[in-house]
Amino acid sequence: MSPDARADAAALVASARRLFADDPDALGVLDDLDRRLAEPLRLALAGIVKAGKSTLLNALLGERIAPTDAGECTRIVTWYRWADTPSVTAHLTAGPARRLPVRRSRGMLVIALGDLPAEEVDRIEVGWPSAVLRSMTLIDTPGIESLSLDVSARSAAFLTPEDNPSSADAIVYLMRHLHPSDLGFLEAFRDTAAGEARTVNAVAVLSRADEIGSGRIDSLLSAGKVAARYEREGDLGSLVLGVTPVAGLLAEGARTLRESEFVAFGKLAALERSAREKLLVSSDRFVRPTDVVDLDEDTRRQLLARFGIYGVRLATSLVRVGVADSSELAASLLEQSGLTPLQELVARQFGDRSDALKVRATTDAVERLLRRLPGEEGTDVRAALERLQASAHDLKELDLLSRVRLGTPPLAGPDAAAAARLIGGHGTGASTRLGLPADAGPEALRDAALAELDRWRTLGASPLADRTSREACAVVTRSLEGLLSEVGEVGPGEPAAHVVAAGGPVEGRPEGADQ
Ligand SMILES: Nc1nc2c(ncn2[C@@H]2O[C@H](COP(=O)(O)OP(=O)(O)OP(=O)(O)O)[C@@H](O)[C@H]2O)c(=O)[nH]1
Ligand SMILES: [Mg+2]
Repeated sequence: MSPDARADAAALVASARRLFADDPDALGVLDDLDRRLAEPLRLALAGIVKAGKSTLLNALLGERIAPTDAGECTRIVTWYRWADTPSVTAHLTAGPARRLPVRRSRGMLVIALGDLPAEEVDRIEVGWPSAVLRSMTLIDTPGIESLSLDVSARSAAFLTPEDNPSSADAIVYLMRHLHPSDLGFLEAFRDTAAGEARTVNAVAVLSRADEIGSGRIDSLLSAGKVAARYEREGDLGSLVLGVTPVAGLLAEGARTLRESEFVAFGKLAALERSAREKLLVSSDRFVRPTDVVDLDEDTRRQLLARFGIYGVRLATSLVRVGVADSSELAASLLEQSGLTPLQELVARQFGDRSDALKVRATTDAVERLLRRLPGEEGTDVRAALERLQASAHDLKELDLLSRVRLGTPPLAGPDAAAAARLIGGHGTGASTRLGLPADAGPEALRDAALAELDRWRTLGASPLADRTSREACAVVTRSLEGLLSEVGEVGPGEPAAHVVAAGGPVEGRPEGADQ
């Protein structure tokens, strides 16, 4: 997306502000859009109760801050934003926001609402100096489909509001098994996130992946197979951009591993084989009174709560096979947790597109505001909106990507799959788009891009192509032209324009106009 797209979107908001100067409700929406354009990607973690959302949020932060497992604050949508110093603020459904004390217990925040009833709190905002938050704002949401309809309603109202675009730019949706209600929620998010089902802004996590094989050492392998099946088969594939297994508890434990825990795993590893196997046979057995190991019951309970039985078994075997110190153990546990592939998926799918997602949210919201006006009013703003929609190529890529994923015409079969890849459905890097290895050189990239360009121009020019397929081919062609100009720039002494011209005339421009 052009670096100016966010600025253009901000200008659109400014002109809408003049138009709606007498409408406090519309001004509130526009204030929020300004804030949204100025801040990093808003990534929400959603899923059913106890899916492991708060634990995964901590793993992403690399700190145990979000409260897990208890307390009324898990019933409130909580935003984690970058700030120099820690702060906690309650935004109320009515009245001014209130600062709350920053209190922690065993590292995790204890959000004390005091005399504030939870139902009067719209959201809590935590400011925290955690590096990750510089590039994204993380949003923890209450479990959906819970017994408490009120909690479900809160998450639904936030993530899939009825007549507004969602406040989140993208979501990581956690599920332990695929349930029809998961599909229902993801459909609702897709529809509200971008109106008229135009974008897919979700990735799915098969969460608590260590529990899938009852904590056996190959649990994560089984989870990987299940995730791959979900991605391939059925309806989920059209609702999310990828499915990946993550053992959030293991990731959180790995990223916050203490020296004393490494020592404890050392003691377990040093046990004679049959004593060790007996002790680790189940969670119950592990915390039963015993004197076979020099770890008291409370320490064993803590280890179990921090790592799960799978994590305890894995850490013990890693120490046994020679992991030398706590940082090496942390790195190995992290590698097994599946957190890194998730971070990569998020960066690929949302990080690279965060400008486009923000601009899309802005154009959608302004479009909705304009619908409130009678016919002729707001012509300038309408025109600016249409210009922005027409000029932002990334938005067209998102639209087409979503249509391809939904299996709607114009493209089908291998063409659809190729188009999805070329417009960045698997990631926006040049080699990923072209289906080449990550280390492909500029020449290989250029050759592949030129061949694709040729093919897509021919497809678009086919007498059999109707208007929508011509438009789809034009989007792919434009993506390839953009890609070629990038590759051209990195090529040794090869100017971009030369490369583009070598592919033949660019539609709508006279041949050689670039030279
Ligand atoms: N074994 C295992 N347990 C996990 C994992 N992730 C979370 N848990 C445990 O599951 C319980 C719920 O975790 P949370 O992170 O609070 O789940 P949540 O989705 O935020 O829950 P709500 O906010 O109440 O809906 C806690 O006891 C966690 O320790 C995991 O990857 N593996
Ligand atoms: Mg939670």
